[in-house]
Amino acid sequence: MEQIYARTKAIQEDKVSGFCPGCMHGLVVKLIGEVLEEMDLVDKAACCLGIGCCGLQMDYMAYDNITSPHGRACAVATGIKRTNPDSLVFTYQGDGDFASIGLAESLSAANRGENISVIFINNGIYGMTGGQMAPTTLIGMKATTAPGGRKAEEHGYPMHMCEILNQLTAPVYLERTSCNTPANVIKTKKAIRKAFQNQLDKKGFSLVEIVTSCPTNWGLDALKSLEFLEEKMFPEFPLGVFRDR
Ligand SMILES: Cc1ncc(C[n+]2csc(CCOP(=O)(O)OP(=O)(O)O)c2C)c(N)n1
Repeated sequence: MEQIYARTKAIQEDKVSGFCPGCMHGLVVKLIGEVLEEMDLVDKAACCLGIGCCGLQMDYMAYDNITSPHGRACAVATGIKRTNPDSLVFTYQGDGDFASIGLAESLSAANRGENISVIFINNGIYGMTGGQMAPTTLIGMKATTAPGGRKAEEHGYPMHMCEILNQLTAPVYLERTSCNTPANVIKTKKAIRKAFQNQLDKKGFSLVEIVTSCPTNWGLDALKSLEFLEEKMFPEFPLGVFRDR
């Protein structure tokens, strides 16, 4: 088909995002947009969105996207990448999506070494549906489905996806970052760029886990949420590179 125009802008700047104050989804989406623009990949990008607040970006992104059935973004991305190998295919998923309902699809795609990039937003809670417990909810952290706080004996322990995926042979790049400080925002942008570059280099499965805040469902204001990240989330989910091959 004749190409009518080539898109170079990743974000529709005249649109307003629907994210809550202090939510880091908007910041991460901006970073993805900047990386796509800088790598001249806007027109090649195909984003497989999870279900949840992560999907709110579809109102203002300008690159192609598809809303995957809940949890199945890695399976959808597998199909798109295998049939369109020249596209830059990435998923954008929350912890409920990637690590709970989609756990089988996520692990299987990683285990197959699919040549896709996963952007995994770990805010420790189901955001869109009002704060239910996620696999990444901390022990003692309150959720609408654990009003007394998560208890290990009843709900199990928080799941560490980078560490779990690091047990598999196939993944090439696993990094956990955050966006709580300017330095960490820059690190996150570099990690996203690396995950995309790995795909262009046909290396295989890359994942960037970004530990973020959800002030609305954590019941904290934006500043207190940053403190919660430092004091509670990072000790449980240490930032760093788990694998880089
Ligand atoms: C099959 C199915 N089950 C449940 C839901 C309800 N649902 C919508 S969003 C969501 C939680 C998403 O949480 P998360 O992946 O952590 O993303 P966040 O909203 O925090 O960004 C759930 C359970 C659904 N839409 N479809």
